[in-house]
Amino acid sequence: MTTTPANFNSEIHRVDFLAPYAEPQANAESFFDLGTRPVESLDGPWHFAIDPFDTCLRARWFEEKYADQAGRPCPTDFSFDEWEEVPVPSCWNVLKPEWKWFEGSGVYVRNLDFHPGESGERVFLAFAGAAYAAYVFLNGDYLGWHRGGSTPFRFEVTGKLKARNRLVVVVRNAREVENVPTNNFDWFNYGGLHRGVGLVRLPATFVKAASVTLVPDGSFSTVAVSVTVDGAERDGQARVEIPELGFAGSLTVAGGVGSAEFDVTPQLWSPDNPKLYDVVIRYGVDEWSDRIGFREIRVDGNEVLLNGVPVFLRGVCSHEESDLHGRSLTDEEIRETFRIAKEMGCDFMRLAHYPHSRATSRIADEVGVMLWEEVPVYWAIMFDSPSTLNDADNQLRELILRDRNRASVIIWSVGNENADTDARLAFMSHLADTCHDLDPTRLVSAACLVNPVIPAISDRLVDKLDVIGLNEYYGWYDPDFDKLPALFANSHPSKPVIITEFGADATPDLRGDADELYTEDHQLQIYQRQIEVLSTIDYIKGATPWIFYDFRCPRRTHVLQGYYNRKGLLSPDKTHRKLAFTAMQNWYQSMM
Ligand code: GCB
Repeated sequence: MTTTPANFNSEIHRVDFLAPYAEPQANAESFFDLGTRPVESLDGPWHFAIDPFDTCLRARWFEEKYADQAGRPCPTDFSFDEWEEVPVPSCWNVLKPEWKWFEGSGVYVRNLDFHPGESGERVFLAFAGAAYAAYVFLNGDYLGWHRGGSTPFRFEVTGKLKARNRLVVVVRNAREVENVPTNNFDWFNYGGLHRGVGLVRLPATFVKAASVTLVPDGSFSTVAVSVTVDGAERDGQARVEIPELGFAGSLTVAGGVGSAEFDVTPQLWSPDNPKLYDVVIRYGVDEWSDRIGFREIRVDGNEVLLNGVPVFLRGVCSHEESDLHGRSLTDEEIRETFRIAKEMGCDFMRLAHYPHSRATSRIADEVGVMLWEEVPVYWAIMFDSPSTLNDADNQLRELILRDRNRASVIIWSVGNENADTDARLAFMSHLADTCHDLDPTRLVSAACLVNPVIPAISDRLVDKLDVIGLNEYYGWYDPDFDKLPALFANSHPSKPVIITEFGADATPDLRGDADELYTEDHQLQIYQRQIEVLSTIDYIKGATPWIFYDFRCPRRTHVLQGYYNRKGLLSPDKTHRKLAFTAMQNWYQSMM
């Protein structure tokens, strides 16, 4: 690439300005889960500027050319060290009123001091999530990019760090048609380094991935462990220990991978008894550990069995949002959401429509809430684009690799409300296969649409799913309630069904007649009628009404919506409980 001696006009002819950054890409191949490894946090204040015209990437600001070859000073369009500071993690949209609706590039800059550790150590930059794409530069060199706004990624920086370093990260949340989700979706497009950043030091050969799980054979006494190592020492023995159970075993690693089954009888994890064990895996000088619960989830006919016992999943859908922090929820906010959900009688939550933070499933493990985790294969994405499939499949893999040791996670969802076309069937079948291949111990589902011609469950994707998710809005988008019983009379599923959405908008505190749109009374009536029908259908094994709390939504301009989707059972700040909250609470408590 030719550059002018200085910065002047170096970028103006660059039309396809992202092309030079297509490689390398951080993805599921380069990802490793941290377990409980120590992380040197790089969170805190970073210099930041929004960059609406992507000029950092076009004009290569990260090279920081302040002079020409003769050393004469040249002007720049940036001043990294004088830029204001913003906290990382955060979403820029909630930091300043004038950034609220901003979509595009934001440039983050931070200095980083580094003291080398033990000889042979390997060093990685660990990003927990950047929405939507991140382009990462260290000391002027391009490390690579990551695509997908909700999953974690890593860059190895071994040998690249000096005593003092400059880290520049361009985060870009422009809505693009080939992305997952595409350019049209029903939630707020938060941008930024919205999850933490850290530095991780590991031995030359380390445990890159480990899966520790109860074998779902009904015996509750076999634990399967698989290990992948990264580094030169690819053959050896891994030690597995569960100290509280007095268990120690070993498995052979050959060519970097190894797996074994052990006779272990742990106490079973469940929402009533969210028991977790420390699990330690040693390989060479490396030690990986995590807190892991053991439980079995499977289906039998129309039943969902948790630890062999048929259950009804008493759930609710939730976005990841707080008025104050956007998508960068604090642990306290996550705990509060689970606390209120449990008060409503829930033991299950559908995390819509993208991977929520790593902390969410870890907290769910602790407090005992089962989870549905989803990738944003939402509405009409580009089902015939290989690049879109690659993005969706990679997000799914990163999510599974991140969360497959979480007992709380019982279902992987490959998408939401996608019309049943051939291209979509091939795309989502591929994703369902990815789930089953990577994780044979959990259920695979998707939130499907009702057949629009004759109300019935007739989505062809159902053959690929273990559990059928079904969204229906009778009483709201389709006011004809008679179709709800007709839908169930017309359907004869051979698998369990979860009603993954139903609901209605209600402006918090707005009261009126039961047939007056946007009132809490109207929402309540729809809930009552839904519950009356749903509770009589024997193949329905769970419900997750839409949605736990009102959330920001640029598509919702009605004066009673005010740019919020008002289908929450709670107000956006989660303090006000709408009337329908109690209807759900009564229903769920009647099953407990
Ligand atoms: C749906 C979508 C959800 C929307 C909801 C609504 O079917 O799955 O993302 O927010 O309807 O409120 O329209």
